[in-house]
Amino acid sequence: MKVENLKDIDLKRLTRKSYGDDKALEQRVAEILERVREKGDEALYEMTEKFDRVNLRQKGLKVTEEELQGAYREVGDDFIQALRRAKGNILGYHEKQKRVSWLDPESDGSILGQLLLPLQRVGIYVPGGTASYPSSVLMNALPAVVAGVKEIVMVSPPRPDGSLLPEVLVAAAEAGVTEIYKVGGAQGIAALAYGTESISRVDKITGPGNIYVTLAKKQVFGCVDIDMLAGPSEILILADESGNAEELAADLLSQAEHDRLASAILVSPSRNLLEETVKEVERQLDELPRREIARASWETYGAAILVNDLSEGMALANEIAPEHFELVVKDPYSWLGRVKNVGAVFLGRYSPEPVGDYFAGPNHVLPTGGTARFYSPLNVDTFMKKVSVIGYSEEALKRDAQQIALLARREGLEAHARAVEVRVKEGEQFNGND
Ligand code: HSO
Ligand code: ZN
Repeated sequence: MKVENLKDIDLKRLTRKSYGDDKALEQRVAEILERVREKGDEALYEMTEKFDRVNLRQKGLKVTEEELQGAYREVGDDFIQALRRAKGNILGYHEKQKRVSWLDPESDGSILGQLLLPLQRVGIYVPGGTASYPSSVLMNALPAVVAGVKEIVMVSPPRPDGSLLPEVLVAAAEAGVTEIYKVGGAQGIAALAYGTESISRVDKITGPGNIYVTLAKKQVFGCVDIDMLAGPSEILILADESGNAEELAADLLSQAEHDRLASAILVSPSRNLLEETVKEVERQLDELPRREIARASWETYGAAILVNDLSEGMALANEIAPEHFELVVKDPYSWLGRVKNVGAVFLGRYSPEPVGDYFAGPNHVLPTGGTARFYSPLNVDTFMKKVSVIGYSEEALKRDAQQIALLARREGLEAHARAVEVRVKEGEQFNGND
């Protein structure tokens, strides 16, 4: 890895799309969705046997109370303590996001307003394998709890012995998930979207997954809502000469270790800091259990970019629109007003990204792949919908009838005009100017 000048950088390499464009894979996913739609549970059992190598026909898909209790015995008290503190912080932060319904009386006796209602039933996808994160269970479920969602369903692919990770089960129980099913992949998304004999369909699906899951979410969108199409994790750090190479290298690797496709970028006007940090990354890489993944990510999607000054670095960050943005500069707050397109911003030396992944309170489900241009972090509104309220008074309708009817007739919609006029008797019309 070499330090590169901004003008020599191929930005396309650093601004990838989150999800693939593979037509054959899309077709394969469409077939899986169709099969679940037609065959229900039977398709789920079939595919769980095929993809996860476990036959659940006897035990069923649903996680039992005994399994949950077994998980609690396995995880250890220190884990439960840490999880509960994280939960408290996440709840506290998301409570502040909660908005309420409003009804506004007008002087003419009308009432206009908006109801804010929780979705009734939502589904959370939790990946299997090494990306099965209890922290993500909290981050997906707790905003739904704050929103007031009554039924929170989790699906996740079982391990070959038919179990789910105990830490994930405990996180689900702690977060208030109400049903858990052992089914993953595109078939898990299909079950949530369409429903089967044992899993009722949901209104919205959130949570990250592999390419099959992501393409499945894309295809069921419209039939249900989805949160976003999540891609590999990203971090961009803007640092000045006050930065510490050892710390910055650790931060870069904290995202690189997620995924071979993850991206970790350091931007600085200090050539010395860039060079020192690149050396540090090399040194620290060898010490990591996930060094193979982290190295692949660093070598393909990593970068150390020299800019003229912090303003140029800030503009680059807003252009790349990274999921995580660390501002490790002398006065980070003075730059906050220039932050536009990032998922979450971490200010100063004592806010390394994992503080946000696990503990501080803000959500770690963030827009990736440049979608921070228009998407927000997962939040309480993700799990709410709005209903408009219109309560016109007689006085208001009399005042407005003529003009409503006029607009309706210009659109050729006579019945619309009459629905208003039939309520306003001849001669009683009220001229707004009188
Ligand atoms: N940084 C990841 C979330 C995560 N990290 C979960 C650790 N566990 C994507 O934002
Ligand atoms: Zn992380």
